[in-house]
Amino acid sequence: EQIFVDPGVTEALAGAPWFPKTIYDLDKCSKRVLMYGTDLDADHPGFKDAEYRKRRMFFADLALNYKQGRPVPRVEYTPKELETWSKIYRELRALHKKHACQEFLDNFALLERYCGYSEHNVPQLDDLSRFLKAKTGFRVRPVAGYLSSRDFLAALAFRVFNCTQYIRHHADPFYTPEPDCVHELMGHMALFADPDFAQFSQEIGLASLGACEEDLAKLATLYFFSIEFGLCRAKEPVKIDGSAVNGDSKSSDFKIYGAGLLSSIGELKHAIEDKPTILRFDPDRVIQQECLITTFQSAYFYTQDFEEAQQKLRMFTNSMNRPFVLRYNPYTESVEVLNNK
Ligand code: NLE
Ligand code: FE2
Repeated sequence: EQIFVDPGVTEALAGAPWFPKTIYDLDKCSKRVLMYGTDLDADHPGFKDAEYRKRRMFFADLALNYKQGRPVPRVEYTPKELETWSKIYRELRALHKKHACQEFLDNFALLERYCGYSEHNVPQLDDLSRFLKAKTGFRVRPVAGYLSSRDFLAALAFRVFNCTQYIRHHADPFYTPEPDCVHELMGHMALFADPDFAQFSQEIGLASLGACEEDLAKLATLYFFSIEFGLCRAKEPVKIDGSAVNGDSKSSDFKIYGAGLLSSIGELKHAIEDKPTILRFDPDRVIQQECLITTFQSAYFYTQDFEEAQQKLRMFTNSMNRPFVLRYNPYTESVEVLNNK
């Protein structure tokens, strides 16, 4: 708890929703999961498979017993799980090479080198956590399934990413409505090794702490259509004199940086081949779009480059009104609340 508290701060906080103040508070909010069969639709290949459900309970226990600061338990994946992983890995890697943005590809190569990424091995979250901590200060902690947007975004304020550790059901390797380790490892991890992306992710997290419901919903939608489903323009190859090679022929190509697309063979191909609706990432428009959880998105949004997405999200977070200011203190791994009157 806050030791020296300005009375103005107490007053400002009184009207705001509870939020974690130190990294150890994540042990509370990272455990409120929405589960299939109770909170979520039961129409899911794994839902009726007793063996799969039992395995999921094992992973849920690991996550629910986890305490911030401890190593993430290492998991031995079964031959069947490894088979699912290998099949997806091979195909996604080929698709990534053609369609993922450069920042993603550069960092993915590091994961293959240092974090045990290969078609024959499911990387361990603890190895990723150590690698990311050294590279950008990010850490991962295990989570049992979907969190609310508020609980999910809150962890980012502390440079912590909630990662599922179970793998999707083998019946549908191309698409899963839930996050699973394929989604986290193949979709998200590479960009957390990028210092700008790490900084920007933490800013979203800080903006979410104590935000009102309305602002939080908008922030979550912007997060969804950028970090999860964002596209950007392919960079055109540039000649030494600065002119573009190949003029306009490439200018309509999109590259992908959204993790929900980079982890799904089905939806990635859909976004590239089926000519879906692709609109400019204009925050006022994006916040009107519904986030679809169990089907492909009905629209995607693009920015010129990854940096533009960051700037636009920053413009939005700066415009949010909260009666207090938060500052992250990396020495104590906690947020300090300052009066904003
Ligand atoms: N639909 C994605 C996939 O199949 O990898 C997962 C999305 C999780 C938000
Ligand atoms: Fe995700």
